[in-house]
Amino acid sequence: VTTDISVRLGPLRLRNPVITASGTFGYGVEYAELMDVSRLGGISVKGISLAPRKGNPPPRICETPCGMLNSIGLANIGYDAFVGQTLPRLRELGATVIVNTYGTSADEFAELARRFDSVQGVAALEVNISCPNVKQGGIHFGVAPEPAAAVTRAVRAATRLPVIVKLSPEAADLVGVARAVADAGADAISLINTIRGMSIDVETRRPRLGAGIGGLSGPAIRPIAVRMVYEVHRAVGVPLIGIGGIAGLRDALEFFLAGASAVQVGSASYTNPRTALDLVEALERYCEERRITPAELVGAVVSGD
Ligand code: FUM
Repeated sequence: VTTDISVRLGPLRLRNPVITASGTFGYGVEYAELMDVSRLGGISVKGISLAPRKGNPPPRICETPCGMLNSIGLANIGYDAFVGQTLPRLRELGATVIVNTYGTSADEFAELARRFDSVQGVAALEVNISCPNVKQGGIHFGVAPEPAAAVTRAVRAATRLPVIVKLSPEAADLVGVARAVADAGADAISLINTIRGMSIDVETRRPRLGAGIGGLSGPAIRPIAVRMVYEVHRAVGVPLIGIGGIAGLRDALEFFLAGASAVQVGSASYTNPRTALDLVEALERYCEERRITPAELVGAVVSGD
């Protein structure tokens, strides 16, 4: 018998608090040969838009010290192909599916939410108002309280599914944005998405990403993310999902102690696709040895200031 490390995030119950982050684990089905994806707490799939998107020009990813830059531009197969082909396979695999959604307007976000509301096999929606690599939507909604709240309200009104809103570290007043989306009906908040960065090839003198600028992720941003989870947890009552350079147990524990009720594993899945599952097992052992539950760790940092 394995230790029960299930968690509750408002209306969303997960078998464990370890989710793969959107964009770093495909649609989940790609990993079925490597592991039992039903053992993950959840899979947040690559952001889905109403229509398929080609995304940004290559190269779309480059390595940097302690992290990576990406500018994918929310390339995805679109709603119809996802629901028609991918979601049935995820259901067969027993995966807990969190659908990350992308729209260029509050209406598009609401339309996606309405459609997913009547589809089987979706555990929650993650509303992406924090992608730095698109000209419309994305981070443009996430950096100020009003547009962030407007998108959240529209989605809330369109679905009974649990709604998670994914925030950007680039908001001037992150706590203000978090409060606004919580007041607008978000059930949970995930944070942080990437931070904009740039890398230049000094031989060619060209940016190393086709789009020039991209989003930085990986261990390089972890302390920033831990600080932001800590600040938002103290100010806002909804459950938080911590994201930012999590590659193992100690990293995840930092986020729980700062105030996260669950975590997402992102870039680390590129170096080891089993990172999230290894973390599930490590967390089970940790909780068993100490006879505690993940919930007891949430916000349990002894002193922050
Ligand atoms: O470019 C991208 O597709 C990244 C998305 C995101 O960071 O949300």
